[in-house]
Amino acid sequence: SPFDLVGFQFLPGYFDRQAQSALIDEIRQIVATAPLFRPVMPRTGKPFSVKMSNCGPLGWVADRSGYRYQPHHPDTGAPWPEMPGMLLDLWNQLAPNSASPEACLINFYQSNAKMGLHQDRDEQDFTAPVVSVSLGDTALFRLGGHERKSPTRSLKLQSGDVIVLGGDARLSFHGIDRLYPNTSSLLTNGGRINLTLRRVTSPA
Ligand code: MD3
Ligand code: FE
Repeated sequence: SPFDLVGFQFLPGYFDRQAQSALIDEIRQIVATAPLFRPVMPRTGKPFSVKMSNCGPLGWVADRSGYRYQPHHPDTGAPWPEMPGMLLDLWNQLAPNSASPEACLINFYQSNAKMGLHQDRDEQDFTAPVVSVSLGDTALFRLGGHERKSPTRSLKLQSGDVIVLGGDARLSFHGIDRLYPNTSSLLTNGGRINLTLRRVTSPA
């Protein structure tokens, strides 16, 4: 099954309530400087249901011209805010042999948001893992294999859970099928935040 892929780690309850709340405080400060934007699909311009921001030297963006990483916010033109120390610590714990993370993508899901099955292929370095943190409402996550048609399995991600996608799992298809509204009181207005830490460029 996809969960047996070498390099897939599920760490339920990695962050306790106090750490989750500290992370939310950091995210609030980041989005005050780098406001959430709504990406659109290249060519079609179809809007994502998820809103996004980033911190760290690079940020992932999507517009009519494509998907890419860039050092500036697509609307304000300002550099992305610094990556919080808590996230650098997380990376050092879970990806100790990889060069420092360059991008932390902040995905914000309202109750009806989802993310279709996709691969993360916009990075140059696929040897580093992706580290993901779930905060707020529970989500139904789907993990497949290396081909879109590969069998998939589903897993509920709760607030404080961390997953690590390295090795063979790094290029797996994955997505978020749905949220379970009102399953967490972490976010005052509900919804879910997912943080994904990534190495983008190949270390020299
Ligand atoms: C499996 N985010 O930002 S996180 C994404 O919950 C993304 O917002 C989802 O997919 C979210 O690209 C899923 C879990 C995750 C992240 C990266 C992966 C799973 C992954 C990369 C490879 C395989
Ligand atoms: Fe992804």
